[in-house]
Amino acid sequence: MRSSCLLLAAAAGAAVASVIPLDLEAEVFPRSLDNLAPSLPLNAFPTMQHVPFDDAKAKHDSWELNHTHTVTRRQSSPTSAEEAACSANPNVRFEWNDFSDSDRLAFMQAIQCLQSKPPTGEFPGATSGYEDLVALHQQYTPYIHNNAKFTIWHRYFLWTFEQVLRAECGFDRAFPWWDETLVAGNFHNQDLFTSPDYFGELPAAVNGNGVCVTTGAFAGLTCHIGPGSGDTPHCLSRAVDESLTAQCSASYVSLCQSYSDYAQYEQCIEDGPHGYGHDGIGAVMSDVAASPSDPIFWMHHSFIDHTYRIWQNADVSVRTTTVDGVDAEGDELTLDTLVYMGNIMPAVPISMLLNTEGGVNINGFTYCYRYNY
Ligand SMILES: [Cu+2]
Repeated sequence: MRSSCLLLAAAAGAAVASVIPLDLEAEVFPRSLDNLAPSLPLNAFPTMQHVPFDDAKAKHDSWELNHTHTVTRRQSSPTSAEEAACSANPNVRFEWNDFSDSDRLAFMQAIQCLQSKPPTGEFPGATSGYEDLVALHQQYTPYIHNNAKFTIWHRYFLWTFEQVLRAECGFDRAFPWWDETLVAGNFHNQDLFTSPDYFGELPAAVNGNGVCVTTGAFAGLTCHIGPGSGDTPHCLSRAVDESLTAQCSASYVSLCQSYSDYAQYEQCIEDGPHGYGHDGIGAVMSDVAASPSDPIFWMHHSFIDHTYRIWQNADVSVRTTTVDGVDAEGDELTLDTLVYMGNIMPAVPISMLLNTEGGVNINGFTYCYRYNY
């Protein structure tokens, strides 16, 4: 394991004490709104693909569903002792409405803190510790989208983000998730976007451009990674289309969850609610490569990971121990297929990531969480 992994592990031991100094916070936030980086036209962002609900439904009804699983345990799967220790005391991810005001503010401050940290230097173009993660996602984009690794890789990415907030910025609260099915078609009215303390406004496009975010915790943010595979500074912009966010619906999620086969579930959720949430929030969030530039990315992916965990819970012994489908090269996924996270976290086999309550140790952090519902 290389340098930054070790640094992260070392920092984890002292995580509780290393809160951002208040004077640094005052220096960086609020950001100036006088010289916003340009808002790029919407067609500058290479948008996600999405499949309309009726098409997904027709495909679902025509697909063969009696897939046969081979259940095998591997050495790198969680041990029963690890699982028992985790289930006795799992980290709980609370839905945003069940996440206290104090926890919400601590979460926003931890993200701001990471945005004020220097980059590791391992990701060209990244100007902060936060942008290291954006660049990581950008670099891996061809391998982690439009194939069966998508849900597993993004589960590990979101968990990595959580551990980085804890290790680098002293975040010591529970973690949130966002139930988009409650607000599908009406994202922009949610306090996530309307409160001055949270993610900032969610405006519609103006003249084919996204609108720079000038309210909330990320007002005036300049994104240095993206659009696409490039690095052109641009403002954090959004361009909501509620007809697209409407597809982040309970009915679309349950259509996907009705597949018994992982690869079919994965494709449905990736091209369905996942793609629609990205493209519905729009502009920076619609960028398949650099969308983590918009911090709402993490909330959207908490929703996607939640749907995955709920799908697993419907047949937990099989769905937390097996995998199928192929990667970007067309190779079959196995429990031993490695999932890479740059130098931020070690590469681990899929078998370690399937059960979020497996309790395995990854680089000094215990992989152990569940959702509050
Ligand atoms: Cu992604």
